[in-house]
Amino acid sequence: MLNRAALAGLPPAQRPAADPAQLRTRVLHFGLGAFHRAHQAVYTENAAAASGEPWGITAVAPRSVATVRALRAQDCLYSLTERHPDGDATRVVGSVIGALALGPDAEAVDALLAGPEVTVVTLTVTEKGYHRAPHGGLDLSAPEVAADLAAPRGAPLTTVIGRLATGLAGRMRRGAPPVSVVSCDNMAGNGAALRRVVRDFVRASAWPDRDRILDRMATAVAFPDTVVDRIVPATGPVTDGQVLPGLPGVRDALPVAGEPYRSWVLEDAFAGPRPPWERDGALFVPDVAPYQLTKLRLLNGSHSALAYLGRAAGLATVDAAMAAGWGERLVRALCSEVAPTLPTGGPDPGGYADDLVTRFRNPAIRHPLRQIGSDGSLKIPERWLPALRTLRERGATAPVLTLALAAWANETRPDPGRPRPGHRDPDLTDPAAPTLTACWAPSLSPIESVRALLRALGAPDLAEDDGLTTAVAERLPALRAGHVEI
Ligand code: CS2
Repeated sequence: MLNRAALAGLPPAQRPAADPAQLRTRVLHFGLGAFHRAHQAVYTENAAAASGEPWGITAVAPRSVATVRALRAQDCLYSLTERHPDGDATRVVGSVIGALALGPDAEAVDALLAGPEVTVVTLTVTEKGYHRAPHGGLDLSAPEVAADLAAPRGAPLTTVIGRLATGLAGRMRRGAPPVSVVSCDNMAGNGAALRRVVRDFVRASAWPDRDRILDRMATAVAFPDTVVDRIVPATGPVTDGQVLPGLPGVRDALPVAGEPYRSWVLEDAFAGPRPPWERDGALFVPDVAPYQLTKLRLLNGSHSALAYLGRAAGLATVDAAMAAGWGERLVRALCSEVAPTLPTGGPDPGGYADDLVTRFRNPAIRHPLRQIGSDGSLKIPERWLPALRTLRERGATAPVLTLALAAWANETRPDPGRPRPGHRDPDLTDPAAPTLTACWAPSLSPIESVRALLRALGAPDLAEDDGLTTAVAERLPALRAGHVEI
């Protein structure tokens, strides 16, 4: 089994860059999925190694107690395999030195949040972890949020936002040093979005000192915007561990695998000490917006388009969609269509599209379209709609985004009997699934269904755009028959 004792038996190149025994918890992270383990954990480890500073991470799993157990059983070590098109490279990551479960370990999480050693909190909880209402504030009507607000003091909470707000309130009460809370999720203005929902939680709480807490937070908590990037398919714990070809003789229950590429752009607006991530290539800039919108609209935007179109064609992975002939055309056409909506100051869209084609083609990744296509009701408003809106306002037709929307609409259609060409994955998951299904009530025409779906995405303006809804509805029959034409 992988653990600290087993490290000595590995070749030095496969051991953690920084000795885990020398690290302390100075970063608290929420969201123990594969992405964190292959992204921020790597930057933090390399920053600790390069600087000699003891930056270690305690990671909190919002739901999976099994992951926490499995990670603790191996001293929080896990392997990371970089999947190059021509072969794999595996090594052990050692920057995660503690693992906690959000509910059962609430006290320990709060103690770390309120303690002076932790000066950075990071989050990878996906879009739905923020519980944002369509207006961007905290959705106080979401049952989990309402339950957390009503929970008695000391009771376990189920939302990360509730736990974070409660822990930060404890920190403000104790007068601990300033802290930076860093959203690493795929949303425009992710720092500001996180700040807003955390403050909304405090404001809606029954705490008698909530106004004082809000005042203190205004100066003692920073919420920098960031853009994270690395393609890392999700993985859960592997029962009994797995002996990886790259780690002979060592079983690992929590291996992660991702592409070689990674990047991190951060707003240079931290409230206190942080890991020197720039020592590992992270970029600190005054304004991340050009990078953020380029990544969201070009990378994530074409990812989602590949997901729904690929599934319409009966395909299961990104590389399979790229190999389908239309895949590269789709990525390039979407990038050209969307590029005029991007602010200046970000990466060159043409070069960015070339890189995307290479990254998406990597046959070693096998990124499931099902994973990318899930939670579309939360991803599409970030990835497609702002660009679509801008283009429509300028009088442009946006055929690629229109087709992508049609493919998403096609995917939401409840029609178990529909003929599907080739391989078909299980259905996607989406927290709005019941609402989306209701948009296909038999009494509605296809155009009316498309309108209802756009309203469900929080885009009533686009729902009123007859040119758009007609064009989307026109693409549905071909998609339904499994024909993808770019
Ligand atoms: C993907 C992202 O699952 C998804 O929706 O688009 O996870 C994507 O792989 C990352 O953002 C790449 O940095």
